[in-house]
Amino acid sequence: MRSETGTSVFLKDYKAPDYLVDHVDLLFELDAQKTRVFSRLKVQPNPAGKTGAPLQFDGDGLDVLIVRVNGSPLTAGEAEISADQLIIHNPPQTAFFLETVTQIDAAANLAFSGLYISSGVFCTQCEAEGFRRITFFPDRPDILSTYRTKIIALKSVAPVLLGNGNPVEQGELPDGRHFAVWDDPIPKPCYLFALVGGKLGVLRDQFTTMSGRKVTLGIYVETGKESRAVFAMDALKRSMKWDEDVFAREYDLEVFNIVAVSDFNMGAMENKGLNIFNDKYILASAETATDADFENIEAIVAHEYFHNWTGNRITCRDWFQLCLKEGLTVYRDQEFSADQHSRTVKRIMDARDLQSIQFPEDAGPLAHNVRPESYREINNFYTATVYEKGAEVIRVLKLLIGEEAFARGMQLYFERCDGTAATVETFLDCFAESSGRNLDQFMRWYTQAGTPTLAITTSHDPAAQTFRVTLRQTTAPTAGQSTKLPFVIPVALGLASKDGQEIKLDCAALPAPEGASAHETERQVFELNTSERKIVFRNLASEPVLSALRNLSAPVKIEIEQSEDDLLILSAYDNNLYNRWNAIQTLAMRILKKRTVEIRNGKKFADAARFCSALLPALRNWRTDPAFTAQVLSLPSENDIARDLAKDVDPDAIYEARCSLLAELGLFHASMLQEIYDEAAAEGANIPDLRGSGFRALQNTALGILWHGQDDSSRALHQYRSASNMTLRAGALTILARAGAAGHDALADFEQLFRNEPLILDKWFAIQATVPGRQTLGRVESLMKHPAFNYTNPNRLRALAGSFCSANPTGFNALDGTGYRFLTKIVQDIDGRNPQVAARMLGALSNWRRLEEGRRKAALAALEHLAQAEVLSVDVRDILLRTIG
Ligand code: B3K
Ligand code: ZN
Repeated sequence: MRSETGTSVFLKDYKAPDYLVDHVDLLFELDAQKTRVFSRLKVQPNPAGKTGAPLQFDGDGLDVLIVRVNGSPLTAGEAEISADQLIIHNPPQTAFFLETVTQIDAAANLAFSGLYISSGVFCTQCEAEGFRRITFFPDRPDILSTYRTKIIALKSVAPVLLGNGNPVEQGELPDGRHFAVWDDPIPKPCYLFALVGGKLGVLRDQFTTMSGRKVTLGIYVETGKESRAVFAMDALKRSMKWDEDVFAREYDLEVFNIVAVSDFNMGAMENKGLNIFNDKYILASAETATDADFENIEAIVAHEYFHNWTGNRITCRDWFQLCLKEGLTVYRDQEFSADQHSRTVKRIMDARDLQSIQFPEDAGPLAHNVRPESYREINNFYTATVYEKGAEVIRVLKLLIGEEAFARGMQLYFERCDGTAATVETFLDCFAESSGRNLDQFMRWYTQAGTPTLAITTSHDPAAQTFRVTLRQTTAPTAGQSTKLPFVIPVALGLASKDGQEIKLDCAALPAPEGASAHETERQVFELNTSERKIVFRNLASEPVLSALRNLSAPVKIEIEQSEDDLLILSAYDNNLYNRWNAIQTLAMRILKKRTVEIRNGKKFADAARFCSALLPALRNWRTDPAFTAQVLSLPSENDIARDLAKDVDPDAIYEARCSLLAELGLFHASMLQEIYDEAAAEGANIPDLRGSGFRALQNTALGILWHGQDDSSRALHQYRSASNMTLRAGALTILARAGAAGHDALADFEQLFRNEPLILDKWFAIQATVPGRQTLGRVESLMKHPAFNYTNPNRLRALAGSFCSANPTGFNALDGTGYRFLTKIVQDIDGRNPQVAARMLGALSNWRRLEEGRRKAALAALEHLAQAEVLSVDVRDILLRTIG
């Protein structure tokens, strides 16, 4: 663990490196406790750096055995060598070789950064700053080098030896050892370095690229689980093809390997030619994985593959530019998934995630720019803001300049920046050039934190037959940014008549803002780049209904006074399906918020019959798009309601309000939901792959609503018993776990069925951890003693403790503060071994300020108690300080 205060790094302090490393030659002698790393670097002074500067390479906890320059050892006066740094005072000023030998204890590495062992498999994770835990190196992304890696290991321990690039040599050695040599000819930053050594099964395939080159594909998994990699392999091949078709990007090596490991801090890692994955995002079969798991696997396989161009061939100059690779790659994987399935449903799901995870981040103490300007610990900036808002900002750009200029800009970027470590500015220059538009104001999306609020008011003038729409934007201050300048916001608008017909837009000669498209009216996208803009629509004898911010055309919060009648019209007829869904959500949210307040104040609330009827069109039409219907029927979550309330949040009242509305819906539509349930069950069973996922999603949603309405578990029990796939099994178990005694047998059955499969038991852990109510904490604590639970494994921890803290609002926010203390204790426990995971878990408390007073005090007390811990990692200390504020 590094020093706990941690100094801040600033974007404005960026300096070109003084020394470059052209080529890296590595030899690993793999051994659990004593892996030797022989490194030979071809170093040369950087003409753009400071001449004669001392050489300072990074290390982190290294056991240093040898350091030599051009074959000669260094004397004490020539260099300073410690576990964490190598300084050479007067290095040669022409190209030279720096050789080091370091020794590392992979078995003791429970931080899962650098070289570590997961279930007996040697593997690495170097992003962001893990390479320095392997050998001395200028550990920064703007040093690009070619790599050659030789790996030696006992064949009995590691029959499979994998590295970056292409395999060039392999052979036997005395004493039961063997070796493999991998050569990566494409210069890359060291964070993309990877190696794997272990006993693994493999699923192989092949892909022929657009220029006819054959690429050997391999997915390495725990032996015996090869068949569970079939879907991931298919997703990989579809991703490779899609990147060729849509972005003309071809793969560049002879092999592409993926390795699935069971101990992994996040989802996956895009190491060049050797992606390493959390096995949760590779292994899947209908019996073991839900449709949502399959969708995640597809998206993450695509995401990591797409990094080959956006991230690897074009990398980041420094870590402040993280969104350059992450936001753009999320945008690319979202588009891929939208092309594979329903674009509307994908947009709804992405918007839900953005609003439920990123908006709160932007509204809380951890708010930061899409491109931050300083950090104490870079690993704390792999956030929803950098990733998801980063992707939204790309969508904004595309809407502003149009699809064609966007596509040309992307090609320009690929051509111009290939082989470089780029910045957001160099990226945007390509689009300024392709569109002829000045993007200075657009840049504010990267340099100002916070979610803008878009307030819309309308007025109809029957005499003049005009409809005036006024758009206003404001952005609340965020930590360190007290004033905000206006953003350029593309606002997609549509109009409908009161009988639901789409109206062609007709504007009086529109004074479009400077730089905006001359075709705003035809495109139905209007730019707001000042604090206020008025748009007047003509020829409207009667008042139309406004459909605003279609498809969530910008990452903003919308405030619009719209009557219930208008929302009902939109919910039934809006031409834009996203907004149809959004109208229902808005109606539901209004009721849920009102009820929450009424419940808190001990008042009676009115029934929601009108809202229930509003769902009729969607229910009648469910066959057109069952996945969409499932989204329509999914009420805003408890966390969504808390976010919308923004202050005085009482999770118990929210929970009660939400249950009451679900129960009403269940009773109101009982027979229709039952019919849909039965038919969807019959259809879904016939289509096992993702094409049938809409039926299953709808079946599970209907099951939940019916259960709330009737409080009868027999349907769920039957579904559990007859389920032939995990989607329906887990859907039923989620209900049964909440149903008290009725669920015991099913829970025991699931445990028994999957007792040897910890990855699948994670669902069982998560389902139990998210049972609402304060009694759940005790259950979670006893499950932590379950033989399948393992404190050091991030997946187990997230499934049990993580789910409880972030997806069980009533349990976690128990009035007496036990949930908060549970979290801070766990954070402190884990921090000693895995600071990254500890810091991320602590994020569950970041919105403590919006809680009602009692809970707010309890949360603060828990945070302050943690702050008093004698030893905390930089990671946790950083989140803690910002959270307390
Ligand atoms: N680039 C990695 C994330 C690395 C996180 C380091 N703490 C995975 C991804 O975004 O594709
Ligand atoms: Zn990524």
